[in-house]
Amino acid sequence: MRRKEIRKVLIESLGDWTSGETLAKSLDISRAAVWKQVQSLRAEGYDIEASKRGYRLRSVPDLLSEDLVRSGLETKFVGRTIFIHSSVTSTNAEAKRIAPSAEDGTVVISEVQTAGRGRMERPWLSPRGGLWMSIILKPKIPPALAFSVNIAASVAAARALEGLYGLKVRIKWPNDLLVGERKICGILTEIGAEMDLLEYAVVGIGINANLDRDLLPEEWEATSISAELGRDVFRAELAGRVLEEVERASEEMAESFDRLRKDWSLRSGTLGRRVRIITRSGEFEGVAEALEDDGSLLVRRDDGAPERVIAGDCVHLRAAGEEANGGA
Ligand code: BT5
Repeated sequence: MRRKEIRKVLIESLGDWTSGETLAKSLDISRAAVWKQVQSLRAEGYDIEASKRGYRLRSVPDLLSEDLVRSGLETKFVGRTIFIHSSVTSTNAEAKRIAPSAEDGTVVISEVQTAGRGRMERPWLSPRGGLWMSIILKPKIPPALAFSVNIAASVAAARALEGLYGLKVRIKWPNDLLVGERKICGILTEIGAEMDLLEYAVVGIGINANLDRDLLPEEWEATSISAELGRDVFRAELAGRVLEEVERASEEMAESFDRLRKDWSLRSGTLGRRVRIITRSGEFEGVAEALEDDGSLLVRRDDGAPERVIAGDCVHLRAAGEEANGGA
């Protein structure tokens, strides 16, 4: 308990000096006890400098503890309950298991997923170093509007990556996040519904955070935050920011889907491009023109006919027939 409190105070004053006396007073323990706790935090990997001025936290280990994710989290409901696992099959599977009785905004995170899933049962590689997270949302909307949760999640994740690291992220329809032409984040939203009411949506967000590019097969055209920045990032901070952005986007979704749609469109790497669309019923090429009110992609076929695609895969083409991102 004491160590948790000290850790909280130290993290909250990250980068600033805090005197041993201040810490001792605020925690109601002796200065010797503060020293002992600092030593044990150091043993956990916290880089804490000590001098006559007191203590200063230089860096925290890249741990995904509940405390670290929660520290400084400014949300009303997203992340009120957070479960962190060291290994699960899939955070979406775990979130769906608990969703019926979980409160709105509950979060499941795992260091590793042994059977991470993409859309259409495709595998999602999830080694240590990534951020594999699922958020249970319970908006009071009809199941037909569940696509808007997807749009909200992709805008939220893009805002987080841009806001924290200045990465120029483009959204590839329906909800892949690309840096350049490389995929850095994938989103899988699954729902549970009754006839006319969404019971829950499980928004699974997979971000390649601190992953070596070598881990990701070249044909996937994938990248990671650490590969883009040339340094590792604190995944707990990233998780917190994504949660804040998801809450903000879900509030916007409730107020005006149109605003969210506009933001999605501004960040889109798909609109205005030649694309190949692959659906269960076949494939065709054309130019992506707009994201419609129902979340579908309006594609102008080469013969001029408009086609609205509600579900499927989209391949960005550079010129006729040439693939710029296999993307699926
Ligand atoms: C997605 O599917 O992009 C959705 C991925 C969602 C993953 C999150 S992690 C937390 C939560 N728990 C889960 O089990 N899932 C969610 P899709 O568009 O179908 O892309 C899948 C394809 O991306 C695969 O077929 C590979 O080609 C490629 N791929 C697999 N792992 C990848 C990775 N780590 N980074 C980039 N591409 C990957």
